[in-house]
Amino acid sequence: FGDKAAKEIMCELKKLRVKTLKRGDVVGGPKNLGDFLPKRSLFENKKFNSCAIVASAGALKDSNLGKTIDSHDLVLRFNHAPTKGFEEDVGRKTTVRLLNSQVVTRKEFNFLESDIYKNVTIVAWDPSNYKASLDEWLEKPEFNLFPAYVEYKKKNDKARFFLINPQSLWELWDFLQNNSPNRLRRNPLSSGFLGLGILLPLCNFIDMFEYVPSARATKRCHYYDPEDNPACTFGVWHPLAAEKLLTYHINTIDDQKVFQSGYVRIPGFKNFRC
Ligand code: NCC
Repeated sequence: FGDKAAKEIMCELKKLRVKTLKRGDVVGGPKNLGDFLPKRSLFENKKFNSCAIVASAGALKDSNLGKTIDSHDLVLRFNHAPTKGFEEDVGRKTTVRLLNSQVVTRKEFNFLESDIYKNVTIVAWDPSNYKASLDEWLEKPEFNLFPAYVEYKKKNDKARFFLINPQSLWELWDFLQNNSPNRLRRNPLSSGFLGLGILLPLCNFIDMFEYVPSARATKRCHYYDPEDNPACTFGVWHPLAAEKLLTYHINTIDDQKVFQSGYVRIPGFKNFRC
């Protein structure tokens, strides 16, 4: 993106909306999915002042950021990242959990039973092939998350469970590619960048914790697991480095906060008159 100003990038991004599937978007579908989709999209007509995105990075360990994270009006977490036992570092509040389709479908994650997926808003995503139609994806998702979606909704029809329209994923990917100096492999974005895309229209500002790695960064993949794997922070499969470079470019707070405290701040769309 060379010297393209942050404002210009935000205005380009503002044209884009990460969409969730609504009743009527799918007629019939696998397991009659269409009948179980929500009537409204995610947080339709709702606005938040401060939002926090908690990347699951190992660098959150011993960060003592829990209180800061919990002070936000909305807190988004990923996949099976726990709070219990890690409150000092990552807080206890969860408003939204953004799940990839492996977490929804693979037995080890116990999606239909585990308490961490109850009483929160769930947003799940699964990648289609690049430029595939919605019907093609419904027929051939990467991990078949539709049975678990329908099961979850049957248990509790009031549950707030949203599915990302996979075409939005690739629109966001195209945006990243158009604003990156390097050519990206055509692999889906990480849940991290998708989380930002989801919250930009809803929040006045978004603080992303340990997404852009701080001075605490280590080889450790997750704060909740001792496994070392630097690829979790810099990426091998997802275009993580490109996501993070762009995110740092549109960040509005000083490097002290970014690299010592461990978060970037991205202003929501409403702050930009384009
Ligand atoms: O690891 P994961 O990611 O659940 O992390 C969520 C998001 O936090 C950011 N992150 C994580 C670790 C780290 N050291 N630095 C970070 O910045 C990333 O933005 C990441 O997206 C995913 O994106 O959904 C992902 O999910 C895992 C895995 O499927 C789930 O954790 C469930 O076990 C993927 N790992 C594998 O498939 C082995 C990972 O590639 C992407």
